Amino acid sequence: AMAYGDDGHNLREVLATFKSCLDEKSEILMDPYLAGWKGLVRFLNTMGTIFTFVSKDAVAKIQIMEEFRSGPHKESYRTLQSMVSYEMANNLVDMKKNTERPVSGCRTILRLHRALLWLQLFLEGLRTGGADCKTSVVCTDSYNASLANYHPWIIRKATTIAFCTLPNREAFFENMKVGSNEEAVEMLGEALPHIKKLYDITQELYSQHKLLDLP
Ligand code: 1Q0
Repeated sequence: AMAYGDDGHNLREVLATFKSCLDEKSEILMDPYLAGWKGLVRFLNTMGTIFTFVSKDAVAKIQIMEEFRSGPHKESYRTLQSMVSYEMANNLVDMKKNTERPVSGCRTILRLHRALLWLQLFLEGLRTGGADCKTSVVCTDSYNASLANYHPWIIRKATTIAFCTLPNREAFFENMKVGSNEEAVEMLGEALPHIKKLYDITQELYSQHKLLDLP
């Protein structure tokens, strides 16, 4: 029997993709990292056209990274660590706003990295929230504790309005396609520590190289 959907639209597999990012040297592999984000965008695309402005931005950032991954320096973009070394050593990271230099991998991944904290907080909130918790509140709290700190007022406003359209917790769990609510809660409990680890390693990497404020 099929335990869950085989169309890639199942959150267990998407979160497992993130888990598979860490190699034996605790380096973060770019390809599964991007594949994980693609999987999340597929979920986002089921949540209504009001989130189009979010998924477009996520897709644009994934594409920037895929171009690096298929370009002449693709080997330098094999892991987040090799990307940082390569771009720093070659002076490719723009530390100031409004200069001519092209968009770097470092600043692009930083945006996804900040969004990963939102994801972790949101899914943790869904996991531990009661059956009748308000998902819009869980989502807004997670957003305010993460991405909102880097977004201008107009984006924060649009985002908060969009969150009010989110379905209830039950519907989220159904949409995860991992079985019963209990199974979904269990799956999240297993998967979220790996997401947190990925976040922490990236945070440490960016902090060491003073890259956490890239414009
Ligand atoms: C549950 C649905 C809510 C999903 C939304 C959460 C994040 C809101 C982020 C709002 C971003 C606004 C769009 C653009 C912002 C950019 O200006 C900003 C900065 O970039 P830049 O180049 O201008 O400096 N970009 C970002 O901050 C990156 C945002 C990436 C967001 C990626 C969201 C991916 C999708 C997640 C959905 C996961 C659903 C999981 C649960 C499913 C359960 C059935």
